[in-house]
Amino acid sequence: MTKASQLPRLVLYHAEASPPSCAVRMLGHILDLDFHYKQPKLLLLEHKTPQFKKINPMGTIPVLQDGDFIVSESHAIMQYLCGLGGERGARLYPREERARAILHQCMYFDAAVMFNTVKSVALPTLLHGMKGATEKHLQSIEECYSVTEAYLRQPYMVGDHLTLADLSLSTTVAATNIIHELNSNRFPRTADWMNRMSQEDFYKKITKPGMDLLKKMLYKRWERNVF
Ligand SMILES: N[C@@H](CCC(=O)N[C@@H](CS)C(=O)NCC(=O)O)C(=O)O
Repeated sequence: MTKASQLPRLVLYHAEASPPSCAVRMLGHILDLDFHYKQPKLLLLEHKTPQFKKINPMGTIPVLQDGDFIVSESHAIMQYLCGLGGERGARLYPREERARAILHQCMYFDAAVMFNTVKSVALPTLLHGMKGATEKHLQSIEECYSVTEAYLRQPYMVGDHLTLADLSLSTTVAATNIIHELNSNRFPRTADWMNRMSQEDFYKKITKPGMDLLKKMLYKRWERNVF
């Protein structure tokens, strides 16, 4: 079996304050992958240049390059990496049909709905000076929190152990929380799960500083104090 640490050098295009990039990096930390990092400057729109679009026509990060193979979309990247990551990878991306179906349910919700809700506030704020979330954004966020609460199968998203679904959704919930705080009385299971996730070493090393930076960037534009 190929050991993850013996793999050829993997290049990850990412940004520190990007939630889906943090999810991939947390996985890399868990699987002991040795990423070579590249950080396109999003505020200078380096991810929209023809050169970058040759790597990812969508013009988004994260993007993974493994030799001559390139894949974008954090959820697809993470599934690919788990396939390279031996037994640990298989545990994080379970093969059992129903577990995998529930995991995909969470990942598609993250990719198609919840992260887009965050992005619909963060991107116009950072690029176009939007001054905060609208009432409609806040309603969408509350709906996303309700779905997360309903999906959560304690102790983790897919049951009794950590999977990719926890890595993706915890970074998105952390980012959402910057815009509109999670109410632990209304969403107690989500709050409890986030508390546990935030105590993990990979979360402290990657998602905590990443989301602190995102908060700083957004609050600066909204002229709010971070602490
Ligand atoms: N669903 C995608 C979302 C990727 C995404 O939108 N990334 C943001 C950074 S957090 C980005 O590249 N935004 C730039 C843009 O859309 O112009 C994923 O999970 O990879």
